[in-house]
Amino acid sequence: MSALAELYTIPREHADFRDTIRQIARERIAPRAAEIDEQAAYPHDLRRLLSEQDILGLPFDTEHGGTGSGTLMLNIAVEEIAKACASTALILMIQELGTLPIKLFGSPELKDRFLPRCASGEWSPAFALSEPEAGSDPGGMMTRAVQRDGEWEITGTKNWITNLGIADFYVVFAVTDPGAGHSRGITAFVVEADRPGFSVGKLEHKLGIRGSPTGQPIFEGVRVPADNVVGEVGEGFKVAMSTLDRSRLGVAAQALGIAQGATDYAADYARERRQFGQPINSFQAIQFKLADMETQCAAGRELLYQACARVDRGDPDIGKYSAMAKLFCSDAAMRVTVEAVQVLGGYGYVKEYPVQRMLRDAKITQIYEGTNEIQRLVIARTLR
Ligand code: COS
Repeated sequence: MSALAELYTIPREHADFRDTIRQIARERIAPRAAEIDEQAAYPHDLRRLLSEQDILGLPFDTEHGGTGSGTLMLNIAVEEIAKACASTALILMIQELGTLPIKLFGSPELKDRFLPRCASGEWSPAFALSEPEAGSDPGGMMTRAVQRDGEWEITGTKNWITNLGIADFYVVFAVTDPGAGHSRGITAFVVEADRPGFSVGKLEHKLGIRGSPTGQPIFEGVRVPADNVVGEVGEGFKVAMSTLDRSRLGVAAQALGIAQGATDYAADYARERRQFGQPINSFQAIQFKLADMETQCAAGRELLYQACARVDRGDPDIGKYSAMAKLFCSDAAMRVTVEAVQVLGGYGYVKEYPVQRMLRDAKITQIYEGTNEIQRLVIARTLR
């Protein structure tokens, strides 16, 4: 086996599962994508479908009821779903993001309480780090948690939280030691959505990923037992950063899926569309666009799969590679979707065709789970 092949190998059973997911995405998810976007409606039916097909089990180990098939397989699935519908891909991504803190740092009791019910699809999580005044700089968060009668009482408002109102529980980051300094003295908690004092605040109207609700969860003196602390008290910032080091691969996979979906659509269109008496893909102006789009997808895939293989091998420098994969794939997704609209011309600009949705969905991948400016900062720090 060549050195490159050893970096990531897709076993036969994973390739088969990918083909199954590809077929499900094409036949069941793609036909719903325009309606989900238009109505900004969370696709409960597609969530059920992902759960029935064991796809929501992909982020979890077998001991917690998951498939145990690793990070590469998970992100291949995200990519396949995002080709058809980025909002639906986010359902799988958030199933990982919201549970990684528990998987990586949770007590055995927390793992047993939450992971199997997420692996089966019964429960959905949310990851509540950002705040109105703390986006790129979560170390400056205002949410506080204080100890009362052996419990923790959490007060604060989070912002830009995916799965708002859908999630059964939120992993919430709060300052527990205000004197510890910036990015320190923070603790992670699991907060179940039915706890008194929790409420669903403002929901956003967004440019893209409109089938996924995003907004402000509000915590007003919400009490949780000490058992709901994830990891060590005061170590929550590391819980958040280690989670993002892994979950950013999901954003890269979503971006890659959007880019490949747009490339495939534009290539099919260019084969059929005729101008000046011939298919437009006979013109070099269009051929070169399609060639560049396909190349950017292929390059992004190599970086993403290699980064996933590093996580699966347990390499130490995954933060750098996940940041590079997220940066490259999301920038590629923007470039590619803008070109896809151009290939379709006037048809690219109207709602009847999907490439305008892909362009709108692509934009968030340069922003969430750390803006691309933050990714560059994370990468640059490794070069000093
Ligand atoms: N893994 C584990 N620990 C990490 C870490 C990582 N990737 N990155 C930082 N830490 C640790 C540091 O080692 C340091 O630990 P000590 O207290 O033991 O010294 C602590 O966390 C604070 O680190 P640092 O001083 O680097 O914190 P900063 O506030 O400077 O963090 C960045 C800077 C940019 C890395 C951080 O704020 C960041 O990632 N921002 C983007 C947040 C984001 O992605 N938001 C999206 C919302 S979530 S969907």
